[in-house]
Amino acid sequence: MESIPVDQPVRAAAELLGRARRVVVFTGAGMSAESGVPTFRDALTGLWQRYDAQALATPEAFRADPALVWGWYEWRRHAVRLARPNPGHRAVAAIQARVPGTVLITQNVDDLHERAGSPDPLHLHGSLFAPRCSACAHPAPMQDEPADGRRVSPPECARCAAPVRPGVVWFGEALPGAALEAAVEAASSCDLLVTVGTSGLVYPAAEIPQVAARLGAAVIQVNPEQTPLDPIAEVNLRGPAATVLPALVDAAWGDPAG
Ligand code: BJW
Ligand code: ZN
Repeated sequence: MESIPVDQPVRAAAELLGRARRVVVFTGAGMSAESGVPTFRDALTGLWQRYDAQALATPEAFRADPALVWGWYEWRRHAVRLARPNPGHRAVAAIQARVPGTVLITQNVDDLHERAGSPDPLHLHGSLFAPRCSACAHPAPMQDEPADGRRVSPPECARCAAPVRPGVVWFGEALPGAALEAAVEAASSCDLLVTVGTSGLVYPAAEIPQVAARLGAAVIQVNPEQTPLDPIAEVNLRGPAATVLPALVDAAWGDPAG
């Protein structure tokens, strides 16, 4: 097999990882970019190209045009079903296998971590796979998503007939309390936090690496671009997750898959 070149920052990060006892991995949309799932900052396409994701991901947008917003989420769920975990997802699962007790916190609403073998990630922003009633929160069954992007009227709740909504966290909404509490607790007690593919712009999730750093943990950042998290990162690995994370695992333990 071709060997992965190990540069200086990867070596430094691998040393931190190799001796860490309590690890948190914190992921954002860049983690799934190489699986073909667009990040939140990528321009929208098709029916939604003249919209801004930040404006669509709100309770106000859903109330104003439920079919436009529900159709967008159905179409995204279809795309995620077709997507496959990338080597970065598998490297995260490998870290969890190597360092028992590692807590995986994700902002992503896809299920690619689970499919790569990571048990029970903390989903801070919900899931594309957990629709619920917009009025009484009763869980709703998933329907077959349309393969083509189009408007789709949301189904009615079986209990109260209100429109079903995606089980994600929109702007202005509270994060799931138990997941957020567990994430803050893990960040507060870890000795290493690896942040991957997040712009660090969306709060309160963006606090998680900051909490860890404030309480003395080392932070490794994996992102091809600069972010507001750069200053708190002891090591910035400027590259794509699907390449950098396997190289990191390889440098720490001598095997990209763990
Ligand atoms: C790669 C890569 C590769 C590319 N490898 N990397 C001012 C200050 C502070 C807060 C606020 C404020 N004004 C408003 C707020 C609050 C607001 C907020 O933070 N807004 C900011 C925009 C300023 N937050 C909220 O509203 C939150 N709720 C809240 O505050 O509630 C208060 C409350 C309390 C009690 C009761 C009621 C209310 C909720 C936030 C919910 C966010 N939800 C979304 C949508 C989910 C559903 C969906 O997907 O449609 O979550 S928004 C979107 O952003 C999504 C993401 O999880 C989240 C974070 O994005 P992420 O993951 O960082 O992705 P990107 O796309 O931003 O960045 C990708 C990164 O990857 C980039 O850096 C690339 O370089 C990198 N990358 N390729 C590695 N191959
Ligand atoms: Zn209902």
